[in-house]
Amino acid sequence: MDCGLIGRLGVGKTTLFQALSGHSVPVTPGAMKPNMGMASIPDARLDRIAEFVPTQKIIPATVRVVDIPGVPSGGDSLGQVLAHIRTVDALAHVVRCWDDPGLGPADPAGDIDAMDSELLLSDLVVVEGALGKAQRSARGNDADAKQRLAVLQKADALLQEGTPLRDASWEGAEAAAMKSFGFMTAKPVLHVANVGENDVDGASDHVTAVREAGGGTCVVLCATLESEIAELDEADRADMLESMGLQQPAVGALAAGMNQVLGLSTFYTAGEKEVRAWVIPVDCPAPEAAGVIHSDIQRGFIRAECYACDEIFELGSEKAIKDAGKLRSEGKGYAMRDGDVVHFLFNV
Ligand SMILES: Nc1nc2c(ncn2[C@@H]2O[C@H](COP(=O)(O)OP(=O)(O)OP(=O)(O)O)[C@@H](O)[C@H]2O)c(=O)[nH]1
Ligand SMILES: [Mg+2]
Repeated sequence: MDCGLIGRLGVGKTTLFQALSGHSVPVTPGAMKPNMGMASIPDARLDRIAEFVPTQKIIPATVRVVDIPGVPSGGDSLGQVLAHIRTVDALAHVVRCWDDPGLGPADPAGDIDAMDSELLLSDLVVVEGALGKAQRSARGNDADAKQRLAVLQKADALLQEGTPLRDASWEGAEAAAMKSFGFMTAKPVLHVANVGENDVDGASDHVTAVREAGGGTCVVLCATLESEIAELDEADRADMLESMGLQQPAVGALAAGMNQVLGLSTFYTAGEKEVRAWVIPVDCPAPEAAGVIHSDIQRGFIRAECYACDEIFELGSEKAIKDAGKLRSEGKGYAMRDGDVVHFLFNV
């Protein structure tokens, strides 16, 4: 699962990438090569579980982040940038919400509109390019070809009226065909309001504009501060967060927002070797969740012993949970719930 940081030129994508990945990369305005790195997902519940289950290591879940070059207004490099955007699974659209001496006053609504139009137009070009061939292929009896044509025609109509493809619903076979086209306006998007250092609580009109224009989920952060926070050791970090009135680094909120737009949830494994967070789709069946850890555990799945992490926060230990009769034994049909702590029993 790759999450792409996208946005107009100079809005703070590379700065945010550094904060997320801990990689120090040159901040070269207008660089055309994407940066890639893994970001650990900060998770207060994970740290809290480790307070109750003594362990050697705490291992957060991770997500791959791709820092994509800024989208220029037209020009030769536009196609290259769009090609990078096409390869990622989800978009974090970074929007400048500070007034910059060089770039001028922030215009979040205008920037969002410009980016959305660019992606929409590009999808439209792909659709119209594919329609002719799809019409010819659909003349025979090939059900797949007919399905692809129907999807392209539906996409064409939506895009013509300016509707991003993620706003329509795509059922079963349609969804599979959609995926194969890699449309950009179909990718889940989270808006990131990148604010100045004097606006970390996001009270400015600029942030309101992002919330309104963005429609969906919006996360407020200051990328320059976040990258400074990321460089500190743990004790200094806590001090700095407190002095800024923040609970946790905003990258935690970013990850939570991403999980929300992507329909993901988190479960935990907790033992003396490690306490670890894992990311799965919402309502994932227990054997598939086990497969995220190792394919053997999925193959030899017997049952999942689990409890909600809130229960250990309340009762204090796994033994107390068991004594209270709250340790559940779940079978193959169990749909994982966000915050479950699980021991998988398996046999291969
Ligand atoms: N005030 C303020 N400045 C920021 C913030 N984030 C980034 N900047 C500054 O904006 C400039 C551009 O930042 P980059 O991270 O290179 O932006 P970018 O989006 O990667 O730029 P391109 O890759 O050229 O599109 C740098 O001078 C940053 O220090 C922020 O949250 N607040
Ligand atoms: Mg950059």
